[in-house]
Amino acid sequence: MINVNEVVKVIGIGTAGGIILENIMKDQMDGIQYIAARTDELALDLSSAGTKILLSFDTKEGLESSPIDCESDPESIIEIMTAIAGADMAVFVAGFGGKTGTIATQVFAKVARSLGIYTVAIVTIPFEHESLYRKTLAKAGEINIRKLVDSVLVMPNDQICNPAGRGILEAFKAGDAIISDALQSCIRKEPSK
Ligand SMILES: Nc1nc2c(ncn2[C@@H]2O[C@H](COP(=O)(O)OP(=O)(O)OP(=O)(O)O)[C@@H](O)[C@H]2O)c(=O)[nH]1
Ligand SMILES: [Mg+2]
Repeated sequence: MINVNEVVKVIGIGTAGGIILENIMKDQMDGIQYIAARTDELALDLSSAGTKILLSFDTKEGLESSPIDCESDPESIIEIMTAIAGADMAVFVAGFGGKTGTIATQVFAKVARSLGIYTVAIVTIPFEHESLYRKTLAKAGEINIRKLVDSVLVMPNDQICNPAGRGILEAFKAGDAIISDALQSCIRKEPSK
């Protein structure tokens, strides 16, 4: 549990991260700052996050490429730094398996660590029926992110989104509610002594 005076920033990264963030924001947790980081400008415009970062990383590289280094886009890095600076705790939320979420989360984690911020990553793992490419990218991302943050919560979509008898959007909503609960238990604040 963290102190009530501490600054918590929750960052939704990529498409899934952005959508999950929107659902999390509906739970209206006090004293949390929300940041959306996406490569899709239109979607970013529609986000209700207080801070928005348009990511311009080259995420088109293949699986062979190592996670993009911070040096690859100084402007994005400065923007990320400015957005997360001042946080005592940064929570990254992303769907692993997509390029933006998987790669940019690692960049955020490196930047946060360089600023001495306590870091948590809450990431989903693709459904079994998704492509081998996505599952492999997610696995590589999971191995990497464990080295880059203080705490990791891996949430397999197969377990949290139960599509039985419902459409995929409804299943995602159910999964997002579980992620929101997990987030709340990570950041529950206690009164300062
Ligand atoms: N729980 C949950 N998972 C989602 C949702 N949308 C997508 N996913 C999962 O997240 C993974 C990553 O997909 P995206 O978020 O679309 O990928 P991205 O990070 O935007 O990356 P690119 O579009 O490839 O640059 C997918 O393979 C799904 O497993 C959602 O609303 N909720
Ligand atoms: Mg996307």
